[in-house]
Amino acid sequence: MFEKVLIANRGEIAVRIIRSLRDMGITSVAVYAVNEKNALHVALADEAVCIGPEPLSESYLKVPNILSAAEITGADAVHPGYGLLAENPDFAEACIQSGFVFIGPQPEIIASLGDKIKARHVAKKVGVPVVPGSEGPVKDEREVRNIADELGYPLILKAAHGGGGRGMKLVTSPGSLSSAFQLAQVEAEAAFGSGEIFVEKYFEPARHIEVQVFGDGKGGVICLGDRDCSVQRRNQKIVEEAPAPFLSWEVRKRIWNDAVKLAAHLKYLNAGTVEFLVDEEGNHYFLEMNTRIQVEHPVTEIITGTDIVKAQVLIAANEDPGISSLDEPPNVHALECRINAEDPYSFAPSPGVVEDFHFPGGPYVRVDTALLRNQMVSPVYDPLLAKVITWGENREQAIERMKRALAETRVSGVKINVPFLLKLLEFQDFVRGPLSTRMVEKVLVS
Ligand code: MV4
Repeated sequence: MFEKVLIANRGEIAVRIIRSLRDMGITSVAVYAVNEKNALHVALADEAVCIGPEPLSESYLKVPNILSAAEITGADAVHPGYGLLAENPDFAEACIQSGFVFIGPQPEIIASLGDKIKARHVAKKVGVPVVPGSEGPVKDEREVRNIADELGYPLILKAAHGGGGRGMKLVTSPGSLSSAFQLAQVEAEAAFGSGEIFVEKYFEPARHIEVQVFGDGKGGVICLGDRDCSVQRRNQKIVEEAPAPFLSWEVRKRIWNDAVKLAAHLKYLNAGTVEFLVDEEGNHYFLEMNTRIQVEHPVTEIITGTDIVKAQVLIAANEDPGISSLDEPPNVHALECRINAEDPYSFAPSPGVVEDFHFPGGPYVRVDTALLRNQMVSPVYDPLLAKVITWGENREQAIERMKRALAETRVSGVKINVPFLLKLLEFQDFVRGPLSTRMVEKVLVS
């Protein structure tokens, strides 16, 4: 087992990883930018190394600086968290080449699944249904029009090297196709270094259901069930829940089986999330596979009674992860709300200094946060202040407890989205279903 692990991240996920490492008796090494020397993850880690100035590109994204920190502290392994370098295959490879264990999938798997077109090909090859769309990248708008003639509108243009919704362009009519295609190419090139675009039929209404899997790298795969992440705005998840509500056991098993089949075929190593769209008839379609621990992992931990970070570390150390697959619907329901520093009505970012705050607690409530008083909240990093998770024997109980928890939540110095979250939790379509990717816009016009 590792004696020392470096966390190549910051904020709440760095704190989260440090906590599991402490439970495991493993020494934790934090890295921080000069403006974050008083951050919570630095205070909680056993050791900490300053890796550069504030800009992410000069610190948390600077691979040589992170590897040097691992070197001088004598770390055995590196945990990337989520975001930042977590899905950068070159970083994973550099860790391995430098003699550190990368706590995540094989670099070549990160690379292939990071190409959304390759990911679709793999899914198709193993018989997992994918969203109808182009075979490969589309080279010009004539090709898009041919696909539109076949699939109809609306279509969605997606960047091959995007993901998580970044670089998506909806095309609702032939007239808007040309400008959407050109914009998609330019934005993809600028954001991801590749202007490759592919086309999918746009499903609406649909639900975003994702499955948590763990691979042993040899074809063995554990399934920890599903999560519903349909409540998103501009591809930023706001509320996530496990298990996905209003899903029959038959549909649920079909989705789990396809997620396991895909990960097994890849000989996937460590934690992964397979994303699907599910239409009103309960047909599921592969969207993409994420090769990292996700922000919303706590709802899965709550319904399965697992520590996903601990399982990641154990698997990376070639040890038994101590978890087993779900084989029946869980009898717990968990809900997560993201508390963001943003205007609750316009969603405009609300940067500033958090003068004071109070987060909820008590029975059936968990709060994951790295917030400290007088901390600067900058849109450069991210607006996430905290994740509030509640659970109960059923969804209604989890919702009632979430309302109690949010009503207790106070943050002064920046605006927060709690009023929007409370409105959502009262919204009948959210409470009774069906959930859909249009939930946020329906709440806003209600
Ligand atoms: C889609 C889709 C409908 N049709 N693709 C959003 C984030 C990324 N994981 C993929 N996402 C979607 N891809 C096709 N072909 C619907 C979503 C989607 C969504 C879209 C708009 C508004 C909210 C959404 C919430 C979840 C998923």
